[in-house]
Amino acid sequence: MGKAAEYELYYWPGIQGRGEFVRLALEEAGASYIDVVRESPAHGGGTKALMALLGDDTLPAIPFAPPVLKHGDRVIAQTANILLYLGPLLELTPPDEAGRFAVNQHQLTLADLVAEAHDVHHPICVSLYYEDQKPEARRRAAQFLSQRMPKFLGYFERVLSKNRTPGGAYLQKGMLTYADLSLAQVLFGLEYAFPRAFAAFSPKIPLSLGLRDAIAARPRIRAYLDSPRRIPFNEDGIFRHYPELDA
Ligand SMILES: N[C@@H](CCC(=O)N[C@@H](CS)C(=O)NCC(=O)O)C(=O)O
Repeated sequence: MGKAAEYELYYWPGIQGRGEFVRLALEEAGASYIDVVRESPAHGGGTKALMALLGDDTLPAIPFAPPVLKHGDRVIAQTANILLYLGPLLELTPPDEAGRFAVNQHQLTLADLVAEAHDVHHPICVSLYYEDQKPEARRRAAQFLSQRMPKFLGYFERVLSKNRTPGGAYLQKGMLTYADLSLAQVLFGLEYAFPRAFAAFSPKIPLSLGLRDAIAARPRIRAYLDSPRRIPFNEDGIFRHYPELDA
């Protein structure tokens, strides 16, 4: 494992998942980090490294689930909490407290949306297979796509509309923050999972799509998206494409 990496991210290998929100912030900032679990076990990586961290009762705040960030002596879990910590260090959040809470608010709302998008394919329980909850998933998908996705995405569009400046529309007026990166990721994910429904809704969210495309064109993000570090979307992740759910 590269000793020089400043940040260590612990997340499941093979999926973007919630780890992706942290990766995008680190990538945009050009931070030196290592995706520990994707390293070989011989170099201290593999799932064993994650299990050891989750099982470490000596930590001041034992993490329940990944993603987990290690930075020096700090071990921080919960995606929004990790980003709240990283924001000032990566200069992806405003310097003032009110601004930081505003960005965290948006991140937490995105987390709510992510959880609902996940629950479309797991409406009964996370511990059951999708195949064991398909009828319920169909009902959940119909509601999610007709009610919840429009409500969440309409809300973010409204926030962007209020914060429009000649320099662009961001969730926090006048600056790109980690919440914008996360919104872009959620939009990528929803489009992957529900291409038909997303295409039908797209005309209602021009500012959000403009932000997403501008983020995808940022040099570091573009390089990341084109690199092998970016794991393709797949049906083990949060955003899954099951055509039968994409009404
Ligand atoms: N609210 C937490 C959720 C963490 C979470 O659910 N992690 C998933 C992977 S994305 C997991 O490993 N969950 C294990 C479990 O819930 O048993 C966060 O945002 O970090």
